[in-house]
Amino acid sequence: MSEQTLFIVKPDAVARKLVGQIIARFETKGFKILKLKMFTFSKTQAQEFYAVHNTKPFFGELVDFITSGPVVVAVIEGNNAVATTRILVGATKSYEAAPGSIRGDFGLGISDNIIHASDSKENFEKEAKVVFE
Ligand code: 3AN
Repeated sequence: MSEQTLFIVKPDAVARKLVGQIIARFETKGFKILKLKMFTFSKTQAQEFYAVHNTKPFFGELVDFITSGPVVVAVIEGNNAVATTRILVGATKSYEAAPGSIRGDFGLGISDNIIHASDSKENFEKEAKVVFE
């Protein structure tokens, strides 16, 4: 079933010049890139983007990190996009993520965990509104 999802190359990965390698993973897998842009989150935009986490103890850290530098956001399309992208991305804690996954291959952090990907169709739609509208 073809569907769409969104991923964000986070400020740590942009600073480390990993943008091309990360986008290549999705193209090689077979996804089509529908939208792509580089921008820097404002605090307000970040708080809205991460609203589902606003009661978590790490919310402040999350907002500070995602606003700390430019990010690259992509909307992609392909078979089973939401779930398959989560598999490509790997576990939240990069230091536990499986080798072969993006977090497993490129990082060691938690806040600075290289990439964000929508975890459901509903969240994809909400997140796309925050970053593209
Ligand atoms: P994922 O990005 O794998 O869906 P979530 O939704 O559990 O992970 O968490 C959202 C973001 O919050 C993560 N990408 C990560 O940057 C950050 N995060 C999650 N857990 C922690 C934590 N214990 N300490 C700091 N940041 C965290």
